[in-house]
Amino acid sequence: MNFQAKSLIASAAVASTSLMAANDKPNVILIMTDDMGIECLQTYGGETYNTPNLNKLAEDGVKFGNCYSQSLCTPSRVKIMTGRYNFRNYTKFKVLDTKEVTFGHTAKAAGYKTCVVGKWQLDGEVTDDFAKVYGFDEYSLWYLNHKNFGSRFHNPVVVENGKKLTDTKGKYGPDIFSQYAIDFVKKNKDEKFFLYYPMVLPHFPFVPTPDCPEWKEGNHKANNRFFKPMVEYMDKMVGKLVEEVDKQGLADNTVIMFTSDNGTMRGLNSVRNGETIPGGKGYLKNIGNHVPFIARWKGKIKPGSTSDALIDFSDFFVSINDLIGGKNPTDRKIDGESFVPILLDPSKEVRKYTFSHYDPKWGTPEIGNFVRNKQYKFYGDGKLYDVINDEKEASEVNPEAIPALEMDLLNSTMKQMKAEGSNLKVKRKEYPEPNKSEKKSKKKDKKNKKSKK
Ligand SMILES: [Ca+2]
Repeated sequence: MNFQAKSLIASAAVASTSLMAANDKPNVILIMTDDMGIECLQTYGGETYNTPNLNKLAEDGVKFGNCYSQSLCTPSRVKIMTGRYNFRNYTKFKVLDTKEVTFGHTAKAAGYKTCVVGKWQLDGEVTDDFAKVYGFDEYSLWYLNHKNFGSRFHNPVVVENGKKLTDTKGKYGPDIFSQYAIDFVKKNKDEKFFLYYPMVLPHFPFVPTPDCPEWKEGNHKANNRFFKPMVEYMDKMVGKLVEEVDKQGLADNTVIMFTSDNGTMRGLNSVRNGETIPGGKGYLKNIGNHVPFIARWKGKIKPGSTSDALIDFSDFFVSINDLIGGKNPTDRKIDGESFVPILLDPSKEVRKYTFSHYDPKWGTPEIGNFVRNKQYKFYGDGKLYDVINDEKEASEVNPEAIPALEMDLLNSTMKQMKAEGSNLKVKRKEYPEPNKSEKKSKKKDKKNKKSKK
């Protein structure tokens, strides 16, 4: 047998062990909102905003109830794109280390067309070599680098493939990114593609969307009340893209994933299952990092299914590689585990804990490292909380009071992470009160309504 035949057989053997046969490999779209906790979506019990398109996405796919991001933008973005815990590769706020391998690189190497649209804010000074450095063939981005920093909403500053757009006057950033994403899908419908769509919505400043009467009046002044139309515009943009995927006949071979980079902005109140949830961006508590995760893959994922399996933000990198036949780098430690088995059978679980090393080197209320399972959260300073029964982390739990096997795993994982480099002084704050000014204004609204009656 000659060498070529041998290597053909060898590669066939390798291929057959991977989950997807080459011709089954799907397109992947990963949508990630900016600053939106799980309490904002109706499908997760949210009562404040109308999100019909995400309701539909969940009805057509699987909804995860235990997905945890980092508690701030850059820490989450670095983790989701590289599959690694922050202590290994987070250098500073607004920066993605150019030595890192992203899911753009691995998708490109697997023969995929790659594109990123929306928010960058990861220091893209190397514009000429964007594809080489970050892994994406094409892009349409806000905040590509510090020279191109400005509005992301009205009259936005957008750079597309090295060129700053000059015709954005009167336009709305999210519309530009949405259209670019749609055009990318259309253009590549006969190819394999990976689209990463980190949205600019619904991050502050909270300003009118084109659906608000104020936009038409030319009034773009910020006010917290515009968070609601911004969440709803985000939902509309998701719906538009999903509709295009279906229109192009790609529903069966495109995995659409939706998540968020961190919790809702502090100072905003949202109601979930009858309870007022204060925005917790920057907190280590659930309000900072408990995010939605919905995945749709027609014909493969059972519609309307749910999973309470633990999902760590590092898992996206590995899972996307699993779906597309991408290779995880072997010259560095990768922390993610593939959740693809859960997509195909939502009764499965792949990990026993998630881990967060959170030190954004930026002003945030809390800093620290913790390992958690579904019920218990164990911090680097030895404090333990029951986050199912005490989501506010008000009272410590005695480690001896919980099952020894669970405590052993939390302990040994923390020990291991510390040995590998996760060393931080935990900085903790009280759970924030819902914003009183919003409560007051709600009371005022009620009074006004009553007096109108
Ligand atoms: Ca964010």
